[in-house]
Amino acid sequence: MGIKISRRKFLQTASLAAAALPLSRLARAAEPGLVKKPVAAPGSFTGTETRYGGMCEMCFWRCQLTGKVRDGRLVKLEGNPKSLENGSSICARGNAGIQLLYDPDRLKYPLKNVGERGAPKWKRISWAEALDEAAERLKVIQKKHGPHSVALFPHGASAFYPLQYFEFTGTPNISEASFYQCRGVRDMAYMSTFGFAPNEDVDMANAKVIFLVGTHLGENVHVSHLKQYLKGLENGAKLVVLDPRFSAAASKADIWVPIKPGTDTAFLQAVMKRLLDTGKYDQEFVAKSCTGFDQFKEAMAHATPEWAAKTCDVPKAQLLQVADLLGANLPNVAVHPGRHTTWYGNDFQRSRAQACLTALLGAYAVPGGLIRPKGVKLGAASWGHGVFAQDCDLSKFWPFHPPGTPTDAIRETTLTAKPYPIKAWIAWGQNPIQTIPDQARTIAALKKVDFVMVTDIMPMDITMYADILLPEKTYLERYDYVKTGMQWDPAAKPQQFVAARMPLVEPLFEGRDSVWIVNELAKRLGHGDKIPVASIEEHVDKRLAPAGLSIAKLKALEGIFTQDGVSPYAPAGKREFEFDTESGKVELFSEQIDSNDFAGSPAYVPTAEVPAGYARLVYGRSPVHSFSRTQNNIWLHHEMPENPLWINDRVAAKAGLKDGDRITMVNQDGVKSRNSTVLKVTPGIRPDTVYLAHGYGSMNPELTVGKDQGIDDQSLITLFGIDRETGATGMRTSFVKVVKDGRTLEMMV
Ligand SMILES: Nc1nc2c(c(=O)[nH]1)N[C@H]1C(S)=C(S)[C@@H](COP(=O)(O)OP(=O)(O)OC[C@H]3O[C@@H](n4cnc5c(=O)[nH]c(N)nc54)[C@H](O)[C@@H]3O)O[C@H]1N2
Ligand SMILES: Nc1nc2c(c(=O)[nH]1)N[C@H]1C(S)=C(S)[C@@H](COP(=O)(O)OP(=O)(O)OC[C@H]3O[C@@H](n4cnc5c(=O)[nH]c(N)nc54)[C@H](O)[C@@H]3O)O[C@H]1N2
Ligand code: SF4
Ligand SMILES: [Mo]
Repeated sequence: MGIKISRRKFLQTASLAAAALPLSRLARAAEPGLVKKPVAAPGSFTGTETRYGGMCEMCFWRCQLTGKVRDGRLVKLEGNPKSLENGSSICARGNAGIQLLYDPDRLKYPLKNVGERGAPKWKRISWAEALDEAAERLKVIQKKHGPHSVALFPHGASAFYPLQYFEFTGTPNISEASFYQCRGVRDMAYMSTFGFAPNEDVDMANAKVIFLVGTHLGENVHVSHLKQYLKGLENGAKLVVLDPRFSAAASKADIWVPIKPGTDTAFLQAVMKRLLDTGKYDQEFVAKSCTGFDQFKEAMAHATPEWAAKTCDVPKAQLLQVADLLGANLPNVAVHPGRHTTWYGNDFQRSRAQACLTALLGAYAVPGGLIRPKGVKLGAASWGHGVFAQDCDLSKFWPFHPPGTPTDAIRETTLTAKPYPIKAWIAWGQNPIQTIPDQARTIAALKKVDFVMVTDIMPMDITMYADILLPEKTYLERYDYVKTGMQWDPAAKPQQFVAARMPLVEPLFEGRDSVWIVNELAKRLGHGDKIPVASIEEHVDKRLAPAGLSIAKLKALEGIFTQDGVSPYAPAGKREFEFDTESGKVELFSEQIDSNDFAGSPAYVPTAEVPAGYARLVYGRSPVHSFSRTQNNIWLHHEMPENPLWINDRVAAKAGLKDGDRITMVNQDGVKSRNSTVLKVTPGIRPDTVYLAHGYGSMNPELTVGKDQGIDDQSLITLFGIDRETGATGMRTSFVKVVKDGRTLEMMV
């Protein structure tokens, strides 16, 4: 057996889910509603009214917003000054949300594809026609092939309700990008070790050392998280960064380790062995709160600094320097758990190593350590638990898989019809063509199924394959997400908050919200009597109810409720904790993992070496874009219109390449990039590695700004890893050469 958890149980373990305090008091008494009287704003915003209750969805961090509105038109987005997270700050993408709202290319009404998938011809239809047809086609498929023949690819706040609905209909074939291409590996590894999914709750603001494994903060932009990181650095925290590239974080680091890609687990093992050998670990925490120490110690015994230095291609002295710095500052060390962790298909073990290192340092519930901030308890309004036949469960081969089914299992089953047919694909807030590796197989699956339905807000790669395309309201026009959390500062009282997304403007077109769309579909599929909420407003109110809140009350509070919270730090001297693991302890060695034929203590599993003449393609974030979703945003496009390919200066010199050259790429399977980009020639990347920001090169001709701008990294990732424990897709496993003026160049020093 592995960890078998429902999505609900999983979410409950997430650290913000638990209530800390009963809600005893509501903050200020009622004030004027959501729409405030015009206020004098500086400069060109004079005469605008400020509206509260906005919540950003340009990425998934969900900063709280206010909007300045004139004559019904949104003219400026800002952070809600009352926010405990982002305050009045938002990032470039948050600011540019206005350009999404008013993007002329937006999806405006329901569409039916009367052409081909991939080369659509759109016919405008009514909502009733769209829903009738979608329901009819789904009904036929479900009746003939069973509920599991429908696959769902959801992502984002608006996809939660549809996800619950399709789970309720009995399909296990749901693959969230946030799990299977993002943080699922990390969450399962920390659950196996500490018994909870860590989010990114590591107390960087109060750390003596911040340790980033990959995590490229500064390019990875989540406003409140960056604020904590920068506060930590201002307070004098030392920064250690493992990254094959001189990332934004590496540029601030005290120690930058340009590690060989894919070898981080070996590095972490050697660091842990050094801590054990020198006795520089938190012996009290380990004795009182951890289990499996002896097996763990044995499993680290091989990891000499010499071995790791060779394996990771880093100086031995640097490795020892890192270990000694961590050991000297325990327990106030922020070992960042990372977020995008699906790298090589050996990733569960690396995340386990990060969790075990955290435990060895005793860096739990102390300033600078891994913490569990407590938000306010919220309610639920759900379709209830999904019940599906066990023999339909494609995920059973991955005992530590996050909720849902590994993406590749769904895609292969779709293509082979083994062990059963999958006949409908539904995408809701996900762009699987750019999100999942091996684009050609994704497109083949999309062409093979009997029915494709997509709900989106923009024309994207995925919408080109829809039979029925449904427009959703954007996040600035709708209610949906309810967020809770807290802020803590050793110098002040901890504070909790609750915020709900509320519309800042009236909807512009025919877009609807997810509750309306799903309910209308559910009625047509015979589930009208099971509908849990009649409207999105009712959904939000049910979420808010246990906190004594409602939309009306939150409106009166400028969109955010706050109250005193409890410190995320344990009382001084407390070293004994009970965790929600099998043993009740932090599992340095896990019987459960071991009994599933995996390594019970973190093991290094090598990834394939780079073939001669190639470089490994790795990727990360553009600081001003979110994946593919922002490529058509004119402000963000202006900031970074394409994604330069980072290449090592010595490799470039040998190949006769210069900074600024226009190039294309080809991978190990002969797949060529569709577009070109410019070269960034730099000593700041290893010779065996090249780097692209992800999300560029959208294919949809309906995107007047974003189409064909830069190179789509996903199109080149035809070789990918599948994490053995979780089933998540590792995507840094493809190799490329640069092509210039028709010549394919060798990547060597
Ligand atoms: N090669 C490669 N692959 C990756 C990554 C990478 O770095 N490189 N990153 C991985 C990570 S960490 C993640 S989290 C995933 C992200 O995966 P996705 O979430 O699939 O990323 P996007 O490309 O932004 O696609 C989101 C889709 O949702 C649509 N959308 C945006 N807002 C809304 C809305 O309000 N409602 C609806 N219905 N649709 C909306 C967008 O228009 C777009 O079509 O990708 C993963 N895949
Ligand atoms: N601006 C912006 N910010 C975002 C997002 C966005 O789309 N735009 N998306 C958000 C989301 S959903 C996520 S999941 C996060 C993702 O952001 P992170 O979680 O920070 O992603 P990582 O993959 O850890 O980091 C990418 C870095 O890893 C390095 N790297 C590549 N291979 C290796 C390796 O083998 N070892 C090591 N040590 N490093 C390696 C790359 O050079 C790059 O600098 O960003 C979030 N923040
Ligand atoms: S970090 Fe930026 S894009 Fe993400 S929610 Fe906050 S303002 Fe929006
Ligand atoms: Mo992600």
